[in-house]
Formats: sequence, C-alpha cells, structure tokens
Amino acid sequence: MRGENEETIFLKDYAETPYAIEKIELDVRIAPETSIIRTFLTLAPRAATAPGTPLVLDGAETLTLRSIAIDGLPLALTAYEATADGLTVHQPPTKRFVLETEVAVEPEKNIKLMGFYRSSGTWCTQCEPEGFRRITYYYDRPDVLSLFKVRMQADKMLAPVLLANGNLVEQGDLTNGQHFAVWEDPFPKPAYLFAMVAGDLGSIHDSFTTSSGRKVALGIYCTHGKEDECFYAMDSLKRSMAWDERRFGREYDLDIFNIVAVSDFNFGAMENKGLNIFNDKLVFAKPETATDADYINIESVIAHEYFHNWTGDRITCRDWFQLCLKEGLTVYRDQEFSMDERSRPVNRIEDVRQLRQTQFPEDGGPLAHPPRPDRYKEINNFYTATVYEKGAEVVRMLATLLGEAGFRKAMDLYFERHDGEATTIEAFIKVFEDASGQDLQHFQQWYLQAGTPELDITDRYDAASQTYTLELTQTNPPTPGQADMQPLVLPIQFGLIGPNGSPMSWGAVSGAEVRDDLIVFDKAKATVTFSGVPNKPVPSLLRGFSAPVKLTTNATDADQLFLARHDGDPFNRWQALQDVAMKLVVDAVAGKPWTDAQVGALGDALEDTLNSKELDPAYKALAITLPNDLAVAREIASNVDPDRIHSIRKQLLAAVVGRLAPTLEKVYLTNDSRLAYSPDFQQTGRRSMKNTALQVLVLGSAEGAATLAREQYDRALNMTDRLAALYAVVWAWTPDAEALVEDFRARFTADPLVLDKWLTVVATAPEPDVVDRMKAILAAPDFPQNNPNRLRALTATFGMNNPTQFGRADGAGFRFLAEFVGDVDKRNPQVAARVLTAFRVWRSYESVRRTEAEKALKSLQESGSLSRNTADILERTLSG
Ligand code: B3K
Ligand code: ZN
Repeated sequence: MRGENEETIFLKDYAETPYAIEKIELDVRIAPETSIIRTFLTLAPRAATAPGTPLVLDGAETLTLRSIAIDGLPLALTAYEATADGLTVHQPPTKRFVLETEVAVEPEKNIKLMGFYRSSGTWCTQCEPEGFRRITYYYDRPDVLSLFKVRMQADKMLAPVLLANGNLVEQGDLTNGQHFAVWEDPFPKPAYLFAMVAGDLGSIHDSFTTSSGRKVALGIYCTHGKEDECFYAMDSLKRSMAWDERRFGREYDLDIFNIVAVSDFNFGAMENKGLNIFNDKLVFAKPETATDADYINIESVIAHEYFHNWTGDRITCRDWFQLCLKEGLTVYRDQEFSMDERSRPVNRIEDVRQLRQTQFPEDGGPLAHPPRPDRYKEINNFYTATVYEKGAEVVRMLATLLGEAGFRKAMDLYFERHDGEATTIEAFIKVFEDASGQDLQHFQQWYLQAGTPELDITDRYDAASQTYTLELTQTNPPTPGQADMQPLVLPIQFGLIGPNGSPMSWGAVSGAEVRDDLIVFDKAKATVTFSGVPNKPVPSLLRGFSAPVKLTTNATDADQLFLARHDGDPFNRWQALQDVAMKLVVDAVAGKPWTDAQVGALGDALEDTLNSKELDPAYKALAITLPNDLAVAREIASNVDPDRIHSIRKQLLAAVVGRLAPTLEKVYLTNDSRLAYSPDFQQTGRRSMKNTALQVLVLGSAEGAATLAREQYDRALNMTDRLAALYAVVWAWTPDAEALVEDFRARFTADPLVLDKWLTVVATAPEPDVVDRMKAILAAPDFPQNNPNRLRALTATFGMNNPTQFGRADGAGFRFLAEFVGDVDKRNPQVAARVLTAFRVWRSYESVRRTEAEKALKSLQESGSLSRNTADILERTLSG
C-alpha cells in the first residue's frame, strides 16, 4: 500500500519519458489458467535523453517474467531488475532497440478486473487507467502513443472469437485445435486504449456508411442467447455515428467498430479504439426485463463511448490529471446527443438533478477536488462526478459564452490542432481563445478550483426612474486543501417577465457585461442596472441552469408561482415549483409548519402544470416529482435528521395529494397504454407521467392507490411499469410490500440484470429490517461475491439512496456499509472505494448520527490493511 505524502503524484512533476515506444507487437497465447504474453517494444531514446539512462517500465504483481532480451540477445541477470512494480533495464542501448519480454499471467485469478481477466468464460481486458501494466511491462501512461499490433492465439472451441483494436489483418487455423488472429491498429494510441477479447460469443452485425461513403462493419458480441437484446444498442450506435457527423463533423476512422458485452466489469464501459467493452447492463435490453431508464442509459453510454473516438482516442490526455479533458467534454457531447434525440428541457432537468444529487455533495464534502486536480494518490478515485458531470458543465458554459457557431468553430480548431496528440486543459482553453478572440484565462479557474459557488441575486425596482437593479454576490466556500478561493466566471442566462406574463425588454444596462440574455458575472459583487423598465418585472435567473452554482434570490413564493406558470424557460418553470416545495419542507423541518394556503397555492400550480396542453408528459412527470429526501438534506446541509425529513416530506406529499388526487388519477388513466412497447421519447414520457402519478398517489396515501399499484404490478406488460409499481409499494412500505418483493424475486430474478433490480429495490426500502435483509443476501452461499453489478446494486444503492436506513441513529447502517467495504476491499478495491464514498455526507448529520458514522469509519481504519483505493478515500473522508 502506498502510504503518505511521498506517494502522492503531483501534476507539477510531469516529465516526458526518456524513451519513445515507436511500435509494440504482442504475441498472446491464451489458455485456461496461464496465458503467455510475448512483447516486442521498439524503443528509441528521445533527443534530450542522456546515453545510458535506465529504462524504467511499469509492471504489476500479476506478471511473472520468463525471459528478456534486447535486439535478440538475452539479458544477463545483472542487466535488469523486475519487481512487483515494474522492470528496470539499467543500461539500455543508446540507439533504437527492440526489447523483448515474455511474461505469464493468470486471468482467472484476476478478480480485481483490471488488466487481463476472465468474465463468465470470456477473456477480456480493461486497461484504463493503469491496467496495461498488469498485462505486460510498458510505459503505462497516456502520453506514450504507439502503434499496436497483436497476434492472439487460443483453442478454437474455447475461443472461436478473437478480437482486438483496429483492423483484422490475418487469421487462420493451426494444429491441435488452435487458431489465431492478427489485429493491427493504424492509429498510434496510449496503452489504456488497448483491448483484446477471446471467447465463445454470439454476435449481431450491421453497417454504417460514413458521410464520405466508407462502409464500416459494426458488430456487437455477447453471451450466446442474448443477441436479440443487443439491437437497441446497435441502433443507438448508428444514431451516434450519424449525429457526430452532423453536429461536430466527425467521421469514424476505421473499417470496423466492435462492442463486446461482458458481465463482470468495474464501471459502465470503455472506449478502447475500435473495440469498446461494455458492462452488459449497458447493452442488453428487452421490454420485459429492461426499464425505460435502462434504454435511455444504453443510448447515452453507447454514444459516450463512441464519441470518445475523437474526444479521448484521437485526442487524448497528456497525463491523468487532464482526465476531464476527455471525460467532461465527452459527457457534454453525449448529453447534447440525448437532448437532440429526445427532449432538450426534459434532459436538461434530468442532467441537473443528477449533477445536484451526485456532484454537489462531492463538491461540498471531504472528497471535493477541482475538475483538473493537481495531485492524487490513486487515480481510480478520480473518475468522479466532478470530473465527468461538472466537467461537462464547464464545457457547457464555454458553449454558452461562445454561442453555437463560436463553439463549433472552436471544436473544429481543437480537432485540427490536436489530432493525434496527448494534450492538456490549458491547450484546450487556448483553442477556445484563439477561435473566439475571448480572453478565457479567468474562466480557466473553473478547472482548477473545487467547490460549488454560491450565487445570491437580490432585485429591486424603482418606479420613479424606471430602473431595475440586480445585486449579484458570489461566494466561493473553501474546500479541502484550497483555502484561497477566487470568484469564477458565471454566465447567467436570464429574462425579465412583465406583470402580464410576457417577456419584457429594457433600455440600457450598466454594471456588468450583459450580452442579450446573458450576464457574465466574474467578481465577488456587482450591481447590474437596467434602465427603461416600465413595470416591476419578475426575473427569471440562471435559465437552463447556465452555471453550476447554488442560487439564492429574494423571490417570494408568489414570484416563484408566477414563474411556474409564465416563465418561457422550461427549466426555470420546473425549478420554481421545486423551490416552493423545498421551502415548505425545509421550514417545516425547522419547526415552521406550512399553512393550508401555502399547500393550496403549490397544489394549484402543480394542477395547472398537469393540465397544461403544451407541456410534454415527461416534463409534467418531472414537475410533480417534488424534491426527494436527499435533496432536502442537501439544502439543510447541517444537523441533518433523515427520519424527520422523511416524515415531513411524506406529510407534504399527503397534503398535496389531498388536493390533487382526482387530477392525478385522471392523469394516470389517460397515460396508461397497452400499445406495443417502444423506448421512444413519447411513450417513455407517458409511462413516466403515469408511474410518477402512481408513486405520488401511493406515497401520499391516496385511497385505493396501494391497490392500484398492486394491480399494475400484476398486470404490467413491461419492466418499466412493473418496477415502478413495485417501487411505489416499497417506498411507502404498504402492507403488500413484503409479499411483492418476494414475488419479484421468485418470478423474475433468474436474469442477473433483473436480480440487480431486485437488489436495488431491497436496498432502498425505508424500513428497519433492510440491514438484516441485506446481510442475509450477502451471506447466501450462491451470492456472486465478485460481480461488481450485484455488489453495487445492493450496497452502493443503500449508501447513496436510502437516507433513513443508511443514516440510522443506532449506527447499524453505517456499520453495515463500513464492514462491507472492509470485506470487499480484499477482492475488488475499486468497488470498495466507490461504495465508501457514500460516507462523504457524514459530517452533515446531527451529532448522534455523526458520532456513529465516525465510529464506523474509524473501525474500518483500524481493521487492518486496506487497498490504496480505499485507504485514500477513507483518509480524505475522515480528515476533510
Ligand atoms: N473511460 C472509461 C472509464 C474508465 C474508468 C476507470 N476507473 C469509460 C468512460 O468514461 O467512458
Ligand atoms: Zn468517458
């Protein structure tokens, strides 16, 4: 385990490798138990490298070195040293040379699922970020780009399919039932994008003709029998390829694009050049087993990995500190794709909800870090919501500041200038400056500073002078390791709405940079004055959530309810309803109960929204989804008592349902449909509306609602409706809950991906037996202890999405999760570290819970040796 500061890796220490790897040829003999990998590296010292500089390659404990030679001559034992961390050749030749190594690896024993491993019989690889060193000795870092050629050989019965990156250049049969395939990738790439797959797999095939007329062969490989569940993924892939041509002028560059679905995978998917490897849950879908949410995720992750071909593969990162160069940008691109394919307002609301639920607690807690960190102990711990989702928001702000055409021009320049390079955030920003002529040096601070800015806007109107004023204040709270915070550049999209509900215009503006409907606020304070404003307007601020900040204003409930009806910006219409509901709950938690009039006003606004003719059902469903327990806890921020929040929120729902039940029932019925299932936006929206109405009715204790849910569960024609009904019953823990949970287990969980749904249901039940239930599930002899999907479905869900039971006052939830982390850490440190991040909110609890959480964390710390991944998260969680 790497321990204290000396093992911290710093951005400032970046230096090029002394040798370039011009070419790598791999000869891989795959066999059960032991596979043999021969590697030929063509190395050349760089111009500045002093003769005789040692060659220090990365390696891992998974490698057993069997032979080593340079230019065909075996090395003397004294000429090199192989350790569990790597290989050093003390005095390499001073001119270009070929280093040949042969190692043995044991993929079946690799349950960490990094490097070369075997998942349900299929041999596969995962190299990002540091997995390649577990396959062979190499410079396992993203700035070493090389040409890869790989020859794979295996038993033809065990592995009739042999895949790797690039193009298939040769294949054939050998004696003894063996066969081989040679793959060559014409594009230089870093090792993290290497992949190979060998196994007995089914597949589906299609093709895509690019805008310049090249035909690309597309394949999706999977377990036999699952082929019919791969078609939606294929459809998503083709739509992504077409979209990237339309929107960004990016054409695919190889003749083959393959995807392989595997069942044991540490995260969602991986963008290896020409050979994406996917967690099977993000490929397989059929209506009986996958929900609308699953289809939506598949579409977006297929797109995300495909888009990496340009933003990630063709242009990659110089070092792992630059991770958000590819991830933030690619999330932005996949969000835009899904918006174009589905609905801009609905997707924007969902993306912002996700950001607030996952990234805001990270940014406001002990694990806060900038999108471009400057140090790390374990890079795997930086594949975070900050790097991904906040990274995407930063790119979105650039797009807002430059405008659509300006943004596209800058992206064109980025592709032109940096194609084939491993580059940095600074270079990315420079491209945007050069393309637009704007100075973005101050804007760049978004990448370097952690924390969510707090933006307060107070307005006032002076009738006599017809001036309208906005007082803007920006606060940037300190984060771990960063005390000296600067105000950031906040693009604030806005509009003014007149008393009749129409947009208002104004005369002159002073006090800040204001471009049409955009205020660019980059200081701690500013006063923006609009002249020529004939009436007091209601401002619609931060439209479309144009900057990832926490906004407070002096708007009254009446202003918010006005916006909920009249705002031309659908995001802010939704936000206004959320704000009104949030205030009722937060005040009630603080001991100031709502009045009938307040609930009546909220109920009326919700009813008007539901009855609107112009709004989509999907949008209406979001509008009646009031802030959940977690959102309320975030708003309260300290001395949090999850039980109190839960019960008050339920009371608010009951009060709203007391008024809205007939409308909700009507909405339920009108959106019920027996049409053949389609995952399109229209049908998905109707199901979302119907099922949200059902869940609100059940949680708000409407008469007959629990029966309705039970009937829907029984009659459902697809998994979306069935699971939504089950959740309604479980979240309200109605008398049927226990029986339905058991029914679901018995009838549907033979499919592992449906088993995950059951585990998630069990883990989110807000009732006290859940911890014991989970312990029994984990202790069952047939529970798949090494499968990340199963483990996470139960435990990460519990930690992140069951606030009352994870946050139990007796500490049983904290102890359960901490003990689980200690146990799973021995098998899969990445899963352990990820689950442990659920504790990032521990300091926000009231003192009894806070003490219990701290005890659980400390006993994990004392429990013995932890992986670097888990030790790093634990240390930061306790100290930050
Ligand atoms: N780049 C991979 C993530 C790798 C995670 C390593 N811990 C998938 C993605 O973001 O597209
Ligand atoms: Zn990505």
